[in-house]
Amino acid sequence: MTNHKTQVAIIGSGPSGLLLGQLLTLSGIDNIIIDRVSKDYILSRVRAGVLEEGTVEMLDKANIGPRIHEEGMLHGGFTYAFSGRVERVDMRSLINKNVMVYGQTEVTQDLMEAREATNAPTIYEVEDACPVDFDSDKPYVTFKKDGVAHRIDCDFIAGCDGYHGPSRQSVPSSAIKTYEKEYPFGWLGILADVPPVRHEIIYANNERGFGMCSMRSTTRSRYYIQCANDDHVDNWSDDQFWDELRRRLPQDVAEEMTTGPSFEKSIAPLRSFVAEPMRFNKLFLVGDAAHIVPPTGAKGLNLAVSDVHYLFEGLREYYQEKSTAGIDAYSQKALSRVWKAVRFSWWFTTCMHRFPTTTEFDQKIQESDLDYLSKSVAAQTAVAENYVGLPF
Ligand code: FAS
Ligand code: PHB
Repeated sequence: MTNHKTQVAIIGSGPSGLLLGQLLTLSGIDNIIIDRVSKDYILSRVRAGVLEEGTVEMLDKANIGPRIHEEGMLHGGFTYAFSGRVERVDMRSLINKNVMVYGQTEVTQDLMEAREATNAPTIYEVEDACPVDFDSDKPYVTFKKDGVAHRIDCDFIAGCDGYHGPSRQSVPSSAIKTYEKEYPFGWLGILADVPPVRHEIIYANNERGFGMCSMRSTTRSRYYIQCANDDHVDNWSDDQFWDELRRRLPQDVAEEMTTGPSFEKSIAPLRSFVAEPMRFNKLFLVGDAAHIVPPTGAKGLNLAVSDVHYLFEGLREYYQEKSTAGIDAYSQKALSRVWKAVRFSWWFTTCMHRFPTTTEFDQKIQESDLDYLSKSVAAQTAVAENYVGLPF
């Protein structure tokens, strides 16, 4: 057995684990990050694209470097299409706030490089990671690496290991309550090195199903179409994808779209999921380990960041001010913001997608919802507040 000792053991080297580790390290709080896969595998996963202002502020605080401000694209609004109409929510004029389009892959790469610069320990490709005795005053994490058993003795464990990770699954079922909603469809997404059709994101409600136009840069586009839950990327050639996407978009947008070969194609299931509470004595659940939202509202990554904000501040207070107030309040503070984002993501998903059960009445309700949004400054302001992210 190889023994390690640290103050905070972090399971997971995704955005939440890396950001928490970076903030702890910058505050002189020792931490070790472990992950079951390699760095390259983590960087190969294509996920989020939109960062809230609060997320960008947290990344600045983590000193991840200037790239985000050099390559990130500030968006003052987004477009939504329905019933042959194209409308826009102008966040900048309504609430003087923006979002930044900068891919999760880039965020993760910046965080990995920042961590390497601090020489804080990260162990990749571990096996059988498990939080142990987190109900005691002497918690620890066990794992294997290259066949050798390891143990990390620590003060706290941060379960930043995503929806399928061991942290939430290590909590006795009697101590945790989960809430879940599965959506009867997924998103088929592609990445292609073609210029985005518009400079802002377009969400399209269409009787054939949802379609979406996003981007990663001025030369790299990210497009999505709603697909069946049991669909498979092999069912979609690039031409079939482009044809279907164009049929779901307003005609002028479809006609202006530049298509080309995709270099990434994947299907993400859509679900809403929340685990309560998010703290179990010395174990804290963070990010996707505690909650999942459908990507429609671009909240998943941003919620992971606000969780990290609450947990980091609590741990900093514990070590620097000998106060447990912050860690004691973590779960309640995080869940309050999580549920508001879960609601917004559910609302936006419900009014933009075609459900198998959608009737003509349901379609009229969706169109009425979006028509009201287009005509009400109050409704636009509410959507803008939620889209740019509610205060931490
Ligand atoms: P992550 O899942 O990113 O990271 C968890 C880490 O824990 C992983 O590196 C994993 O390898 C590791 N881990 C798991 N089990 C382990 C074990 N047993 N031992 C050690 N390590 C272990 N959000 C958006 O805002 N917009 C989007 O468009 C969007 N698209 C998405 C598409 C997909 C397919 C998925 C899965 C998610 C998407 N999300 C999107 C949400 C996503 O961005 C998450 O919110 C974000 O990755 C959360 O970050 P983490 O909490 O760090 O979890
Ligand atoms: C993306 O660019 O991947 C993206 C953008 C906005 C969303 C979801 C995904 O709501």
